[in-house]
Amino acid sequence: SWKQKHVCALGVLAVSASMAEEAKKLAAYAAVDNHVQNNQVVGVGSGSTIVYAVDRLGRWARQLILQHGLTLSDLDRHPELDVAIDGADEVDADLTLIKGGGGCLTQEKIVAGCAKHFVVIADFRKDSKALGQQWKKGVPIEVIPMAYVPISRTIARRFGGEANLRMAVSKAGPVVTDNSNFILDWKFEHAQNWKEVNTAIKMIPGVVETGLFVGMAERAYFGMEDGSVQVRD
Ligand code: ABF
Repeated sequence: SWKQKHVCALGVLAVSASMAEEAKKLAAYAAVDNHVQNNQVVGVGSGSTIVYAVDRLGRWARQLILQHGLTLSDLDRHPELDVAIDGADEVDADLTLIKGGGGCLTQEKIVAGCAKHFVVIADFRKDSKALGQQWKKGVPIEVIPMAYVPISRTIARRFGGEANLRMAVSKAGPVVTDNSNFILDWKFEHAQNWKEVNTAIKMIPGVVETGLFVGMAERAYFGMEDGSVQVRD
């Protein structure tokens, strides 16, 4: 009956959501355990996966706080990080990432760029052979607000697809980033040379940063549905 099917579908959804949460945790714990040591400066990003990494660091830190003291810092005081750990929206076979679904791409790229080692943590849904297979919302591009229309047109003309202004969920206005900028989500039509495209988009006046992270991640940990952790170097 409809009711049975409905209940069933809800059950499946609940199971897969909790599997994804477990997978995020597996990836995050593996990354912290393998990459973080005492007395290191660690950068973290945003999102729901990184919460598990912070949780792991926190448990660890209880002892460390007593032994060494653990402080929250910034790049003024610690411009060089030992390791940065962060989530992603999609990770391809070459460890090229799409990030910024949550809107924090610029600060996350700065933190990743300051780290000696940048490690990605993700659940199995983010694993992809080629960008665009999993993450359907496009590449986030942070732009200076006054320039969003010309930038959007330039991107569509030169690289195809369309770049749309990201609106707040309430639809009351555009999303405003932590740097007071707007975000365009570029839905590309086909695979590209991501290194070249990233550089070319960054050269458009008014572009602050792209959510394409090319050649930055040295390793990704994927929490899998079967409880294992897959590593990609
Ligand atoms: C940050 O959080 C972003 O760059 C990325 O968009 C998002 C991933 O979030 P989640 O871990 O919740 O999927 O890492």
